[in-house]
Formats: sequence, C-alpha cells, structure tokens
Amino acid sequence: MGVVNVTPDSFSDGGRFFSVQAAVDQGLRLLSEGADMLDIGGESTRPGAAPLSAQAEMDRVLPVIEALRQSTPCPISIDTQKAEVARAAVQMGATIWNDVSALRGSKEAAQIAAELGVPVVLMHMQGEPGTMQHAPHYEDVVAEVCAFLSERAGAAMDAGVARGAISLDPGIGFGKSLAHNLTLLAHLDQIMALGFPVLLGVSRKRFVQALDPSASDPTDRLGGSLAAALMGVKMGVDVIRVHDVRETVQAVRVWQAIQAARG
Ligand code: HH2
Repeated sequence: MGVVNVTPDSFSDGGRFFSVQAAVDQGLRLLSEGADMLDIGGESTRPGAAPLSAQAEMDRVLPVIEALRQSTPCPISIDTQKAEVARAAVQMGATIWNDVSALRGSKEAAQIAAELGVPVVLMHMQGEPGTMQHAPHYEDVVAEVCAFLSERAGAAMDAGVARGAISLDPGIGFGKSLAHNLTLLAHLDQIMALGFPVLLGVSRKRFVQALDPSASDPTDRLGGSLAAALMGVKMGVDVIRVHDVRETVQAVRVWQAIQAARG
C-alpha cells in the first residue's frame, strides 16, 4: 500500500503532495513502482497534529481520488477518522476505508461502514493524536492491543460489516513507546492469530529515530523502515503501508527469492 498524504503537515512528507496534481502524480508513481493499492489521507495523524474539519479534509482528498479513479483501476483506500469523509470518498471511487480510530470517530461510524460495504482497516491507537505520545502506558501491550482489535472487529460485525471485509493494524507509533512498538512487532503472530488480515504501518516512523538518533529527518529512516517491513513479511502480514514503494518492493522481492532458494 503506497501512501499519498494530501496534507501540509504530515510527519513524513508534509507539503510535498499538497496540490491535486502533485498527489495524483505521486499516486501514479507509487503504482508504477509496484504498489498494489494507494492510501489517500487529508488529515495528518502525527503526534501533536491539530484536527481538521470534514469539509476541509474532503476538499483535499476528493479531487485526488476523483482524478486517480479516472486513471487507474487499483484499490484506493481513504485514510480518515470521519464517516462523512469516508462516505464521500467511496462515492468518488475509493474502495477501502482505513480508519486509525477503528470506527470510534462517531456513534454511527460502524453502521456507515456496513452501509458503504467496502473493506475496513481497524487500527489500534491509545489516546488521541494530539496527546498520544505524552505518556503511553500498558500493563501488557500485546494483550491489550489484541483485546482492543477484537472488540472493534466485534463492534464492526455487530453493526453489519462482513467478517471478510475487516483487516486489523496494531498502530505502530500511535500511543506507544519504543519498547511498546518493538514488543508489538516481535509478537505480530498474536495479532494474526485473531483471524483477520493484518496491515502494518512502520514506514519512516519515529521508533526508527529512537534506535538511530541521526535519523531525525523522516526521509533518513528508510533502512529501519525496510528492516521492520521485512520482519512483518516474515511474520506473514498481508499489507505493508509504505512511502518508499520502490525500495520496499525490491527488499521484499530479494528476501522472498532467498527464501524460495532455501527450497
Ligand atoms: N500511519 C499513519 C497514517 N495512517 N493508517 C494505518 N492503518 N496504519 C498506520 O500505521 C498509519 C495509518 C501515519 O503515517 P503518515 O500518513 O505518513 O503520516 P501523517 O499521519 O502525519 O499524515
């Protein structure tokens, strides 16, 4: 899954793809580099990010989705916490709802997901983007993330979302310390054991800088992002959400070829 942030302030690439044309070009480039799907977001969820109105978010993402839809049949995911944005995006041609709030953005979110009938990604986050990194705390991070994801999958199914339409995501970097992130990455098998496809977002995230203090610029975190992505592939995750598609596809291809040569 290639990331297209139509935002002025994303932690990883804020402002680079803020115009419709730049975002569309970036999406098409990521597809040509080997992405199987695109994730379009209009609101940054970086730690400390300010919330955005639904209208402003739609003004950013809808023209991009519309233009991409005219250029490619690939799956397009809308990265939003707002049901009204998801609805408008699906009407415009998006085919997946990626919700970092796991359908907790409003009372009706789960029901609207069911009505839209598109696959949904339910991600774990402790707290809110504005404050989530202040003091993340867990007694047992893996057990708590698993319990949360299973509860949210249950809530989605209760509202009518088909079981086969649900994917889960541990939410690396969302209300988690370095130790929490590493523990989750080391135990992805327990999230997979919940019985749903798993999506993993490690690309350019701050935990890489925590291990390599020289990587304060997110674009300097490619090595760490690839290492974590390959760990995810090894554990069997289904989708990896990345900014650097070409490099990730190459890394996965080499890793898989070596695996195949083991016979
Ligand atoms: N990470 C980000 C945004 N959306 N969605 C899922 N399912 N999983 C993730 O790990 C995830 C996500 C943050 O990355 P980015 O989009 O580059 O930054 P920003 O939120 O600042 O736009």
